[in-house]
Amino acid sequence: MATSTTLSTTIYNPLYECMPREELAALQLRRLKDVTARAYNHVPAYRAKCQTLGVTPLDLETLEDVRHFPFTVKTDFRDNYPFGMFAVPMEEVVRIHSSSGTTGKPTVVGYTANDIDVWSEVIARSLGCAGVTRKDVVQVCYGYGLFTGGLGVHYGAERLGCTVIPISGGNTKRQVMIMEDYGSTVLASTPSYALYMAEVAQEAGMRDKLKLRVGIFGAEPWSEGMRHDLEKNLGILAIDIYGMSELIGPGVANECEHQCGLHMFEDHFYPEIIDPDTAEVLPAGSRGELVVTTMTKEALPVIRYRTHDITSLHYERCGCGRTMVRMDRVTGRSDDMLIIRGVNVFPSQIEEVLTNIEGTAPHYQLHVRREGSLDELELWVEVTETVLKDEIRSLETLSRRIMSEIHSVLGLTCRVKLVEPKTIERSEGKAKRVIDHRKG
Ligand code: DLL
Repeated sequence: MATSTTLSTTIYNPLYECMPREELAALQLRRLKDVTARAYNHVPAYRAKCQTLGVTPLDLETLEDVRHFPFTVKTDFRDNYPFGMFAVPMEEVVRIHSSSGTTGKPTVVGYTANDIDVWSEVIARSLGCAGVTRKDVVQVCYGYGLFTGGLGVHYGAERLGCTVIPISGGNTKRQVMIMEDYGSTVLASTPSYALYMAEVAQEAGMRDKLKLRVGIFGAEPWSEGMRHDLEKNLGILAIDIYGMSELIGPGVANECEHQCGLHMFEDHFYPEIIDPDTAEVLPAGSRGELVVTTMTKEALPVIRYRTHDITSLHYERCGCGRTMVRMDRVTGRSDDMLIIRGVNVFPSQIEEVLTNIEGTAPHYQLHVRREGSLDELELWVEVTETVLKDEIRSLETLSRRIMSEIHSVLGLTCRVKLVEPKTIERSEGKAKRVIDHRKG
């Protein structure tokens, strides 16, 4: 029998995620006391907020008391740019990441060596949830650099003991060639980029030569329909991974093989759901804005961060045996939600409709314009090659069907512009789905 010549480096222990909930609650309370004290004592901007509300870490006696603490919001990072939210001296910070900062200054996040260790652990758990093992070859196509996706997944996959291909995003033909030549079994990328890679693999006649079996997709909203397409086009199990830079990066929550919500790693992240308008905490199961406290982060402890992501939390035990809460797929950010003639629209809702209509490709763009005093939505949708060849079915019928489905699901009238295959720009990272011409 062949024996391994190297020792496993993995310290990943799946049993942690099955901890009884009473034990978890006791751990959370201890950690919440620590983290509120750390933020209060070392982050002047957070202490000032607490003083305005008249709370101190000593007021935290039960888990419910968290709701008396002030929220942290994106502008806190901007107002204290670049390092003012850090709770440790810079000599303890071993890594910096930041958001792209397309509007205004980027959001800067920092990590101590211990933070990197926790991050690797939660990513290793995420991959473990998806059934990935040290026998897998993980092609990391999330961007490496200031974006958290590439390096985040990289360290966690190494922690699990996988073979990692740190290819980053871009150069799609080469991605597919390497996927085949190096025998990648796991693809980690945005779902929109994975779809593009599938298209390129198909065109190059390489689809059947790939050994992929799992996709770890996140960093942008995606729909069940898109999951179906990715699973079919790549022959994989498509798994949802959630995270954000301010909280750590990817690895805050991840789906297991049951694909029924994302398990949040509640020993490190304490979740609440609030009404985005009133900021009231909502009961379990309600849909609202996710608020997260990072309980173990040292360099950048974040108390009650308003993520703007809309979801709900479910505490019933999952079939996989994990006890940690499951959050629903994030359909979009409250600040990315479009309001068109009074109707709230998330691009992912449109995607869900399109993926159920035969003849359309899941490549689309929403163009919003103001015409007179009214907002107009024009939906650009790519059709498939088969539809173009099909002489019986008219394009007119297809666009009427799309309009009618969107109207029945969203109550919104829109115009539909069908475009030829491969006209809509492909993304190598987060897809740009909305072009809002109202913003000039
Ligand atoms: O996107 C971290 C990440 C990298 C997550 C790789 C998953 C995989 P940010 O650039 O700070 O961080 O963007 C965070 O992206 O607030 C959500 O709106 C969105 N997002 C992230 N994951 C998902 C997901 C990374 N699975 C923002 N589904 C978040 C829907 C997601 N939206």
